Amino acid sequence: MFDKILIANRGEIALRVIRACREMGIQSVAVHSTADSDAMHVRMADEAVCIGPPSSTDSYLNIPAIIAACEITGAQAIHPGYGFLSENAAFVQALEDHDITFIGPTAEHIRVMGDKITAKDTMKKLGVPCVPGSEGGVPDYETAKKVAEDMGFPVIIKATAGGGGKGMKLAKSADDLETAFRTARSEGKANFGNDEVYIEKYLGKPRHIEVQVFGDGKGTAVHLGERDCSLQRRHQKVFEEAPGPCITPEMRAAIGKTCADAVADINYIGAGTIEFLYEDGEFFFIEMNTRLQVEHPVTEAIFGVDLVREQIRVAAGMPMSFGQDDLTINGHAIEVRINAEKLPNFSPCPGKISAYHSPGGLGVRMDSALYNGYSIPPYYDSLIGKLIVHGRDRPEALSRLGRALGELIIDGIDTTTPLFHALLAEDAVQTGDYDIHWLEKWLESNLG
Ligand code: MV4
Repeated sequence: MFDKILIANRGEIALRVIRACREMGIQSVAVHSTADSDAMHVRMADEAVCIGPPSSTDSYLNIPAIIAACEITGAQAIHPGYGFLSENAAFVQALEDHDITFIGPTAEHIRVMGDKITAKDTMKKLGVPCVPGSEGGVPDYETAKKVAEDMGFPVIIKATAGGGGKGMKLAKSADDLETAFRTARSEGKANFGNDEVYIEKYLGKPRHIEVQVFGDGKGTAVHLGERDCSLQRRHQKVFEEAPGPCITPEMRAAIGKTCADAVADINYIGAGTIEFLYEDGEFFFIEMNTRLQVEHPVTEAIFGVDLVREQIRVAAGMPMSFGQDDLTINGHAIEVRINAEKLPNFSPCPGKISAYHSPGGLGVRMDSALYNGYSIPPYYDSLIGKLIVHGRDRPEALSRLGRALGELIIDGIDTTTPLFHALLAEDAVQTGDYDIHWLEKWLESNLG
């Protein structure tokens, strides 16, 4: 096992990893920008190294500075958290060259899944059900026209390097196709330096269901059920839950086995998420994320496992501490993302926290790097906390969420907390009857 791990991240996820390290008797090294000298992850880690100025490009994305921090402190491994360098194949390659262990998948797996066409092709060959669409990339408009007409409209054109909704264009009919095709291409080029695109049948009212998988890198893998993350705004998740309210145990076992077998087949190591659109009882693969996700705590809550501890174990060459038969679901968990944003426009709202009180009690987990008197810097993501509740069933988790939100105090800035009080009053949220468009429509008619 490692003696010392460097955490190449900040905020709540850096604390999450430091906590796992401490429980495992591993020393932790924080890295930080000059804007984060007073941040909680710097205080909580055993050691801290300043790696650059406020801009992420020069600090949390600064590969030479992070490798130097590893060498100076003698850290043997790096946990990347989510975002920043977590899905950067070149970073993983650079660590390999310096004999530093990356706590995550191989550079090759990151590369394969980072390119959506290659990812889909790989998953299809591994027996994972995919959205009907083009066979690989679509080189020109003529080909796009032929594929779309054979398949029938509406279709969606997606940039292979896309993500977060960028480089994705809907064509409702043949009239929209040329514009959609050319726009998706140029957005792919402009945002990711890659103009390759592919086409899929457009699904009108799906849910976003993602399956948590975990592999040991040696041909063994398990699944830890699914999360429903359909409540999103501008491709940002807002409210996530596990298990999915519309997924039966039989469906879970079937799609879970398909996913676990697929990642076992490619000797995948560590945590991964296989994303699906789910419509009319069918799963359609869209993407795979090769990192630990923001919403991993809902899975941890219902399975009673520590996913970060497992990531560290397998990265050190140890076996996973559970097999598929050890994994059973206990109750229901919900996470809401508390952002430093002002409603109704969700405009970023950094500033000084004049009072902070975190909720507690049975079934409540607050993952946050906030403290009383902390100043949220303006340079980074607006996520400042995740409130995770766990109950015996979904109604209990929902009422516990309302209770915990009532205890939460964050003064001095605006946060998204009032949104969750309002959402809890909605029938669709209470019954779990929503799709990926529900929240945007609700915001339009209630805050718009
Ligand atoms: C789709 C889709 C409908 N049909 N693909 C959005 C970002 C990217 N992860 C995939 N996305 C979508 N792909 C087909 N074939 C609708 C979306 C989509 C969406 C997906 C998940 C969660 C929220 C969403 C909001 C708008 C569109």
